[in-house]
This record gives sequence, structure tokens and C-alpha cells, in this order.
Amino acid sequence: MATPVGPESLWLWIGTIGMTLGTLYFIGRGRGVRDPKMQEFYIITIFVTSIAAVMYFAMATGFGVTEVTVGDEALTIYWARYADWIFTTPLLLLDLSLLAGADRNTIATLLGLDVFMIGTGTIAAFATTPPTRIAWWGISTGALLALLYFLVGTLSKTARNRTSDVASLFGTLRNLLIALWLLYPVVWLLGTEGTFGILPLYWETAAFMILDLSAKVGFGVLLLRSRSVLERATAPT
Ligand code: RET
Repeated sequence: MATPVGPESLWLWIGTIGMTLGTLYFIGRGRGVRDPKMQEFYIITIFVTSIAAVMYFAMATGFGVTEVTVGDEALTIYWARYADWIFTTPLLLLDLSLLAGADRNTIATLLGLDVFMIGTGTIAAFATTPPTRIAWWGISTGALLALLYFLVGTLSKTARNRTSDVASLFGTLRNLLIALWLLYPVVWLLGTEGTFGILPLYWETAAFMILDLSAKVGFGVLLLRSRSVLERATAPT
């Protein structure tokens, strides 16, 4: 299943290298962490960037890409993005939920909405008529908005019960997540997937790469930066 990859491979290789470096950095920082609760953050974050690193590698080498015929047009679809996101976005939300001290029901709802969002987004990418693609995009975006609503409501309320530095780290990561995640459906719609032909594949790939690196490596660096804050986040209450 190897399809020739166009000039956008530049961005896919930068993504591969960036995710790999991020993974190595988190592994390096996580060595010597003995507290099992603290290890959870490292394990989750290391999985996020390593999954992304291999999926970027799959895209850069032409494995993670296919063609979808929409009307009389053949769209280049990087399916490996969705394979990445279906695992990594729930893990990122799990990181944030553990930081907030969320209960099981809250975590399950957030992760469920997230998998629903990526699942329906994947159908959008493979749908074969422009109106059905847009309809699935709308369903997926609806799930994203519900998820963010939950993040701002229930999860933020839980996080307020944490010590002030944990609550403040939660606030920073939550705002970063909201700002970045809202851009994904926009890039998708303006890019080749949206079939409006506004953003060419080359620039769309660059945009997703910058978003992915910020949402995974940037997010991880901020989360794992302060060991003392994480210590308080995992201390028994
Ligand atoms: C799609 C298209 C359909 C509509 C929506 C989407 C949302 C995707 C999101 C992805 C987040 C990815 C992250 C990756 C980390 O590196 C599937 C693009 C709503 C929110 C955070």
C-alpha cells in the first residue's frame, strides 16, 4: 500500500523527527521517577509521542496514505492521521483528567466523546460525496464542541479543588488544548479533505504538523516540566 508521497513529505519528515525527539526527551526526563502515580503521566505522554512518531514515519514513507475518489476527483488521504488520533487524543485527555483528579464517569464521558469525534471524522475523510463529507465533518465537530464544553464545565470544576499550582497548570493546559483542537476541523475543512480547494495539500500538511507537534510535544513539555507540581497533583487528598 505504498503511494508516492509528494513535496509535502518535507513536513512529514519534520513531524517524524520532532515526535521522535519529543519521545526521547520524555523518556530521559521520566527516568528516575519512582512514584507510580507520577509515572502514569510519563507513560501516557511517551505513548502519545511515540505513536505519532511511527504514524508520521508511515505517512512520510508512503504507507499511511491512500486515494479516495470523490465525484471525478481523486483525493490524497493520509489515513495514518486518524490511526494516530484515535489513540493519542484519548491519552492526552487522560493526562488532563488525571491532573484534574477526575472521577471514572467524567473520564469515560470525555474519552467516549473523543473517540466518537475521531471515528466520525474518519468517516468524513473516506466519504465519497462532498455533501456527506461535510455532514460527517459536522457530526464530528459537534462531538468536539460537546467535549470542550465538558472540559470547561465539569472538568474545570473538579480541578478547582486541587492546590493552586495544580489548578493553574490545569488551566494553562486546558486553554492550550482548546485553542489547538479547535483549529483541526478548520484546517480539515479548508484543506483538501473539505473539497473546497482553499488550502493546498502542501500547506495543509504543514499546518497539521505544527498543530500535532504543539498539541503533543508542547503539551507534554508543559505538563512534565514541573515535578513539584505533579507531586502535588498525585499526593493523596
Ligand atoms: C477532524 C475532522 C472532522 C471534524 C473534527 C476533527 C477533529 C480533530 C481533532 C484532532 C486532534 C488531534 C490532536 C492530535 C495531537 O497531536 C477529525 C479533523 C472535529 C480535534 C490533538
